[in-house]
Amino acid sequence: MSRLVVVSNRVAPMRPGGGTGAEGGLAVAMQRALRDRGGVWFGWSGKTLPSDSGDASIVEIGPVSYATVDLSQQDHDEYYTGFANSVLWPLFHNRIDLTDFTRRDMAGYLRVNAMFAGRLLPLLQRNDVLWIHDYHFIPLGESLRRAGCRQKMGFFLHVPWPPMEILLALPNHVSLVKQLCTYDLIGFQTEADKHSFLEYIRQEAGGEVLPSGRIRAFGMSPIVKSFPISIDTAEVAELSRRAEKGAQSKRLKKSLMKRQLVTGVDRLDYTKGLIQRLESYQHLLSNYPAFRGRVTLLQIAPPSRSDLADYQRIRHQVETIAGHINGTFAEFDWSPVRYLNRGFKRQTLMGFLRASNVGLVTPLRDGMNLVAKEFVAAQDPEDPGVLVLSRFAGAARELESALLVNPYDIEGVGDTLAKALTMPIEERRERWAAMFKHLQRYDLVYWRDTYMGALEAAPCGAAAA
Ligand code: ADQ
Repeated sequence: MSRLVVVSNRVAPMRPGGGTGAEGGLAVAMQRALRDRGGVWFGWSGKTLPSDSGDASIVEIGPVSYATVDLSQQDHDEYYTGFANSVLWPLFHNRIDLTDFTRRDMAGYLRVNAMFAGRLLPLLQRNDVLWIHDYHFIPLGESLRRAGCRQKMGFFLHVPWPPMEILLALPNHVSLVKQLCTYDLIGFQTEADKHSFLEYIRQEAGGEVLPSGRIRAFGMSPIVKSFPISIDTAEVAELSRRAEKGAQSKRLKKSLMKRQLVTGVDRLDYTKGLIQRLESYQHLLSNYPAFRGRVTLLQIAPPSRSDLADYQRIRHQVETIAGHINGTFAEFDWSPVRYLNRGFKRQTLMGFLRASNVGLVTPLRDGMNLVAKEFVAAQDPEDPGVLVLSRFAGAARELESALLVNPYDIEGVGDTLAKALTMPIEERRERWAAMFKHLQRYDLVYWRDTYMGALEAAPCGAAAA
């Protein structure tokens, strides 16, 4: 079996058999695949130095080399904060209004990808298979090919692919799509993302979509397919069962004093619809007075990308509205909102999801949203909670038995919340069972293996077609 080379923005913890329990399932799945096949996990170290970065630092553990590269301050500003997170992230989530395109940042993005290619190339062996993750690395494949890399290369996009009209707002859209076409396999989260990409290929790039699942564009012919990412369903179910008996879940339940619990778990990001979600909860309390004093919203939102102004703004807005709801409705013995800005160990978090009557997952746009899937897997089959899910999350395409909502419809989501909180047990069980069954079959290992299977079957050297 050929070695696997994984490239992602951050490299997971390197301790043998290690991990704190706080890292996500994705990291665990990649670790396992790497340990089985041997290989390299390559990415940014998370460190920013005042001057230029040096060679990759390598830590060998068993058959896996963990290779990380530092970034200079300029690289970090232009590549990571700049083009990746102030242009591609907002644009791919349909927020043209928040994009801040400059040629300087675009050049930084290309320069850093070329630098990463240069650092990765000497670590590769002839029969390696490369799996490159996410929007930070779209041009990496082209840089690698230019530097002489002949190995098979697949790319997977964790965020949505935007509709064609939105992508056209990106000044360098042609070169970006061309860079993507260098890969032998391009994976998207959903069929809808794939179709948006194919529409661009047909209408803007003058390319062709072949019946085999391949496309022909820019003189290249990659395979394009959707692979909805998932969770380790059995592991989440087990963690949540164990957590139920743990001290934290017991403390949470005791503190609720038999009130119903609605839970949201999201990185503090403007794509997650936190403002609209809080407004919907406010609508519930205003229009359904029976719920006052009887329900608590637990919103867990660890800050991310806090050096960007748009993220500082959303944090301030969420704090303001959460404070406003508590100021308006709280009693001396009840706060309607518990707002927490921190991370939790995975098991603790899964216990909180299990203790919840409603999972409120209402992003304005999301590639998949793993919290929605984790919420389902964490439920007690005898007494499952209800998932209220935005139709704009990739997960909505699979979790059709959730209560699907439009997060922009504040009153509609508030009314749906009332429905979720009063749903009869039979309906809760029925909806949950359909979703859980789906997640048992289509879990993280299924995702990883179908992607790897497609990559291994893909003809190498897309440019040759
Ligand atoms: P994210 O935008 O980060 O991921 P999501 O899919 O929900 O969003 O994954 C977040 C993960 O972090 C979940 O596993 C969750 O349990 C965990 N997490 C969140 N808050 C936490 C906390 N306070 N403590 C501990 N763990 C916490 C991107 C895309 C998504 C896509 C994923 C995977 O934006 O659309 O689903 O990648 O492809």
